[in-house]
Amino acid sequence: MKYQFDKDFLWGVATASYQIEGAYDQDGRIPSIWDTFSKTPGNTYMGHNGDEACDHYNKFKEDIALLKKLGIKAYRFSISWPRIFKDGKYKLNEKGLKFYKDLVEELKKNDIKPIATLYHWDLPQILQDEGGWSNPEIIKYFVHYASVMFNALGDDVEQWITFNETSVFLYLGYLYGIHAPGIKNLDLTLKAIHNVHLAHGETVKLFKNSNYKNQIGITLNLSPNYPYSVEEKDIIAAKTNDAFWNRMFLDPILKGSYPEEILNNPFGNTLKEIIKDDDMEIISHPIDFLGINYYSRSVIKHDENETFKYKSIPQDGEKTSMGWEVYPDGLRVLLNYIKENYGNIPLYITENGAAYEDKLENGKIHDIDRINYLKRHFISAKKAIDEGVNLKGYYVWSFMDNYEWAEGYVKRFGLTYIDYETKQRILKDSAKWYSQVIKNNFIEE
Ligand code: NCW
Repeated sequence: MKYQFDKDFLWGVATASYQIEGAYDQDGRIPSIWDTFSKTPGNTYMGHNGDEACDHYNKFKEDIALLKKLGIKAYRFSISWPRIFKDGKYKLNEKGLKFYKDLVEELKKNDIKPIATLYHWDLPQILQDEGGWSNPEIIKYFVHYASVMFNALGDDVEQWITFNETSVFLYLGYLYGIHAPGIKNLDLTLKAIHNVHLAHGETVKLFKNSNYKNQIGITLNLSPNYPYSVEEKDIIAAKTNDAFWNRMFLDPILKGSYPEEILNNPFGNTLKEIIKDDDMEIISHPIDFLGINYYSRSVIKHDENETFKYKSIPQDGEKTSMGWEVYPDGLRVLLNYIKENYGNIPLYITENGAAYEDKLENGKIHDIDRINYLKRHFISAKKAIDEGVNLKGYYVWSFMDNYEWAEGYVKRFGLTYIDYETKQRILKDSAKWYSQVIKNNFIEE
């Protein structure tokens, strides 16, 4: 069977600043919450941090040459806010800004579309010291940061993404305390969620009112929720999890409201108290596209003993080395769910990929598992397109192995292998396979 993609389908790869750049104190970069969090004992695997990472900051030309060699059409990267301001707020750091100008220029010279994320989790520590996302003051600093980046690169970046995976950095960082800034507080989480949404909406408004020609959107980490059984209790439980992880972040932006399940919960009162009159209108300022990061599905079962009366049931069978279930059809289901509930907004898979235990053998990495993972997910996406979903591009996570946050350097997601001692880049078999997919623009099964 041959799965043919549209000639304009945008095949790309994705990365994030703190995960690849290294050069943590070069050219005036100030510390981020991830520098602090990773250097606090016990927070990350073996105390790993992003001080050096892949040294992409000094090797970006070499990296772009690899993108070119592979025929990659779009490169999604993120901008490090701590490189842009000396004080995290208004004092511009020209050297930091220049890095992104040079990066974008090099991409364009090589005919690769730049896709930029403004926030992929590396908040300047100095802003966290004032409460971070839970303090509404942060909104104006973020909008100012965005305006500086738009002034510098507004029309050169093909797609602007305000935030990466709001649910993940907000729940893992403010509620579960397993990501930076390591807080465990429901009240602060709700405040932070609302402030992030406002910062997003104000930024979209600014971009639109300034008449830049390209697009702006947001990237959410979404998973379809499957009830454990046909029993009504399990069906309701799956819907509740959907409200927490998906709709809590989709609805404000695409519908201008928070889910009823959340507002009607006792803790929803905190949210109701925070929301001001015009907030929801600001938050839902129309975006041009929705970015979706898809990794797996959730299977949910009712359970009286749990705080929210349900739990996620781990599945037997195939998993990646993150322990995430391999479930390609979930992508097709998720894309249809978006189409049915949020209209036919243009969609991009802004991340999908897998970590496996890659082995370097005679200078090569035969990562057949990753090829099989990607192949099945590409086919699932194509099936969704045939069912009427408005999917326009697909960016594989990740272009290169990188610092996998609390998991450190052991989890390798890359199409490119990084030797962390020498910083040598080695293309894995999956990179060569992906290059062929892009060239053919079809997949055969
Ligand atoms: S951790 C995570 N990731 C990986 C990361 O490298 C990247 O920066 C992120 O955009 C790969 O892609 C994203 N996602 C979190 C997945 C959900 C975890 C849910 C845990 C529940 C307690």
